[in-house]
Amino acid sequence: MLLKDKVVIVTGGSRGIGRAIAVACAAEGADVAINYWGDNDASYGKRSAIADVIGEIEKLGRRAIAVEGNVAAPQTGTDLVRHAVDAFGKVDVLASNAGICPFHAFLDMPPSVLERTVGVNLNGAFYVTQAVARQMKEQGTGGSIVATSSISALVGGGEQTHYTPTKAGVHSLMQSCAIALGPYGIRCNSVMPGTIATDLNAEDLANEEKRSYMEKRIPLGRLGRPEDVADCVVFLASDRARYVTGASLLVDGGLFVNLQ
Ligand code: RM4
Repeated sequence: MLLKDKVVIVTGGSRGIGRAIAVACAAEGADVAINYWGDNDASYGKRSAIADVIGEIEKLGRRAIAVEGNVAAPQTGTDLVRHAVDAFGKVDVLASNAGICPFHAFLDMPPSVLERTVGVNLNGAFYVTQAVARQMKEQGTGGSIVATSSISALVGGGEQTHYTPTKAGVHSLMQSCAIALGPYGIRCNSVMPGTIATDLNAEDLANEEKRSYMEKRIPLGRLGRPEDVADCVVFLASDRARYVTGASLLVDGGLFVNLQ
């Protein structure tokens, strides 16, 4: 059990990579506070996405709470920490994962699309990291913060001119936080997922030509799965990575290095 009796906060945890992180941490012995935003519509008789992941964690014998909030609002991080501490008494790990990627052409992109993307992906990561780091410092027992950056921190996307800078920013945020928080025993690292099949890119990858192009560019021959990323987050969150901080881990099937 790599995370036995640890308390983990996951943002954007009701779907995709965030959901996989929450479940993977629980499978390694953690209790989980899951932030989500708007995924509570129990449409067509199905359980809502957030209720579903809570149920999956409880089946593993661990505890989980759901805390709704838009991480772009500074107060959300503070509220999230308070709920986690009220429920579980402490915070050991943050998976700062919440993110959006509304693909959009550059020349006609309205300010609202840019501002919403920066607000959630970068400002949100900053606010939640700050709130959790304050709690960890007060606890005095260190901690681990793992942010979901992206391969897009390192390379571009023609319809991602608003998005890739936020992922580069998240990567850089972890580097600087590693320095600022090292004295408190708080480690800060990022994972850099490649093209992982999730709701985030379902519409984009519904285009067969795009999907085929991406799959052909990946040496391991397949798109990533959320679990592929979650297992790397568990490693960076755990004591196995006790001497790792300020680092980033590409989880991309070899996509980044594949020129020819
Ligand atoms: C990732 C990368 C993927 C894209 C997702 C939405 O950073 O750019 O290719 O599908 O974002």
